[in-house]
Amino acid sequence: MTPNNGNKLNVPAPRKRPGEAPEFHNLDIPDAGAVARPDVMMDPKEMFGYANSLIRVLKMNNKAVGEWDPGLCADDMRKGLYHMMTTRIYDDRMQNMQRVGKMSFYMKCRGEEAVSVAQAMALDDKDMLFPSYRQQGLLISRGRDLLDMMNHCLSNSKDNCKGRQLPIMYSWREGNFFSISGNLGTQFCQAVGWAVASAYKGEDALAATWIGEGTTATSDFHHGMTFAAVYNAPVILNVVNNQWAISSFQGIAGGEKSTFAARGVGYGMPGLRVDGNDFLAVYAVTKWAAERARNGGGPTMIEHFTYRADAHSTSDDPSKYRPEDEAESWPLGDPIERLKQHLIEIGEWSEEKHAAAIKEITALVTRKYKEAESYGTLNSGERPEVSSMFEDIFKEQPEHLRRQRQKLGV
Ligand SMILES: Cc1ncc(C[n+]2csc(CCOP(=O)(O)OP(=O)(O)O)c2C)c(N)n1
Repeated sequence: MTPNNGNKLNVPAPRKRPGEAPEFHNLDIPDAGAVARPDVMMDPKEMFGYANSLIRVLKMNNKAVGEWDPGLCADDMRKGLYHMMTTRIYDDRMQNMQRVGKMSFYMKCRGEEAVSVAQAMALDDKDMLFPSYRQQGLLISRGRDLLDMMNHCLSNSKDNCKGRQLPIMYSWREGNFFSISGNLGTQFCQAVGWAVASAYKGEDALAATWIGEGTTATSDFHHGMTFAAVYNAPVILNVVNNQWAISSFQGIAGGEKSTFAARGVGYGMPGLRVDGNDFLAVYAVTKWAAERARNGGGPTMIEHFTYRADAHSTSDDPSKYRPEDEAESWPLGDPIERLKQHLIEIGEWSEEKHAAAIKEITALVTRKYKEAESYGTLNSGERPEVSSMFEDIFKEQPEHLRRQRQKLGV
């Protein structure tokens, strides 16, 4: 064997493991309001600083400050709060239903609600969404009926995906919401392709897509980034850095070497880094990126700096790989609590109204769930005809499927 001349393999490891106290004091978090808002057409070469900072609007004293404050009216902020609360209450209900065997699988987004809700509100309904499995808030904000979402998760007789998709892998054509794929990263390329087509046709609709930071390690991320930059595609490329990719911490995807937002700058597009738990900041950066795209400025990459407060999915147990109270120690708090406290601070909300909203949303979710259950669950109700699995996919059935169907005799 050749002697080692000093090469040293680097295997990144998280700061703290189960049984240890969480530690976040290494994070460099600028004050809210500290980052300037650049002109929407600024040359990406001059924007490197944005990828290495953190755009924040809501101070920890609950006031909104700085150039990025989007100046939203109280009604819109209350709407955002309501959608985030609905997302969380919906998630809790659905996870419970998985636990009692009514559905096969579920994934919550607790702690990340601001990302999907603020972004859906900042975009136009005509904009096409290419999400991952952790942006159910997009559907809720765009007004999808909770009943339809539940029917899908229960794989029942009214599931618009006919039981062919894993629960939470929603598809909603009418809402410009592209079918979610379990193959990580595919949506980056699909969104860029869609955006290129939109520009080619001279339309002003843009595409927005979401992946987790772990997914930046896939080749699809890099293919999507290259095509987006080269063709100046009107697309918002979101990387939700929630610190964990199942049991792999963000350093395994390269987060210790540089920020994820800095990847955007490397490809020649703006890379904005935002406090993902700050509803107002997420809304403001999304508006900035959308305005840039609609003005011919092309793609923007946004890193949402946040924390996945619950397990990866119902098949995961985070107590095996991270300190139990890490979520509660996250220095950027909880997105719902922060927007709630801001609204209270400006005299537009109260603890009583908040409690009443929880009651109202819980009643709505319960009512919708009871109806959804009446159409069947994983272990009750009608099953689709076996023959239906051969339908809807190909316009003309390929030979091998025709043979399989014949063999089944259906
Ligand atoms: C191409 C591919 N590789 C691996 C997996 C298995 N897998 C599913 S989710 C996941 C972690 C993804 O983490 P991240 O991108 O950070 O998103 P998060 O779940 O944190 O939102 C992995 C490895 C997959 N579904 N697809």
